[in-house]
Amino acid sequence: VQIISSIDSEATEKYVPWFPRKKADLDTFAEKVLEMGEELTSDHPGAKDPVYRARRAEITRIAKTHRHGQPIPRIEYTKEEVETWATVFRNLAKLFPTHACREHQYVFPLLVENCRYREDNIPQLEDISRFLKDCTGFTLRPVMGLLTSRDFLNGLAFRVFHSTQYIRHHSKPLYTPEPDICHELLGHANFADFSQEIGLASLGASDSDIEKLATIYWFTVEFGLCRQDGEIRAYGAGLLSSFGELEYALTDKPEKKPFEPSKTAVQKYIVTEYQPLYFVAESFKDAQQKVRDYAKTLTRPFSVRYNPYTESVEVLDDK
Ligand code: NLE
Ligand code: FE2
Repeated sequence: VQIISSIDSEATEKYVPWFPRKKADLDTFAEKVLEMGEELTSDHPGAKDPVYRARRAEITRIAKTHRHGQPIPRIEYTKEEVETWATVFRNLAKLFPTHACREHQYVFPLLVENCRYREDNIPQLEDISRFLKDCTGFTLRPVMGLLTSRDFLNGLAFRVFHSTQYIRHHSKPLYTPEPDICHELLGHANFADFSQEIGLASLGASDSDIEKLATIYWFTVEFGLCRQDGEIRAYGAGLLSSFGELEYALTDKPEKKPFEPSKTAVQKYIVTEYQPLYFVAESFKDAQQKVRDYAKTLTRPFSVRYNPYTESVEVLDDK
């Protein structure tokens, strides 16, 4: 925590957590990762596989040294890695027509066409980053593993999506508790504007507001369900990348509640198993609008505005 001098005014001096002001400031996150970065926790399927660990370390080294403005190095994936991808890709492709929301189904063929999404090819982050930049202004940045919620959400304010580059362990294709390349590329296919709005709301936010925003993000961007033509469909990336959980989520086994941001924001959740509870929005659009409205209710002693020309955040002192 540090004082941001430009928003000190003579009347009040507010303590605000440090936050990035320009896209290049995200470089400071590169070496800060939570568990499962270079070191895998013991219950991870890959933890006891030395070959897998060594390969992960090789791939995450790229993220550690990558800096703003550099192209993302391409990875030559091994035959085994491509086979894992193929299993995930094939099984998800079967489920998408009946389980994925129409927004996801719209984007997916575009990625197949423009970014070499194929069963026998793991797409490269650099290609997707360039494609996204052209159509949505989003770019990808390689990351070693899980970032803190604050850092990850702060990245979204700059339309930067932190993305892992390694793949899940081949023994567990149907579900992995942590993000991997399948999750990033097959799940997070639609990078909607509303994730930048969550990001902007997270800049300099209090720890408790960060926790609320991260929880909203979890139950929408990651595990959201929505109504569509009288059915329930998945729009959350954590579902759209796990053929195990995607199928389970639409059965009557898990509990489902209507999506209401103020309630959803304080719901506890687990990260290592299929979710026991999902929140269902009236539609994908409705989820976005509700998240936007919710982000506006969080207050800070200043406001922020994103300048897309300079890719930086302007801070306006409200006092
Ligand atoms: N459980 C998801 C999957 O297997 O693809 C990853 C979730 C990451 C938040
Ligand atoms: Fe994710």
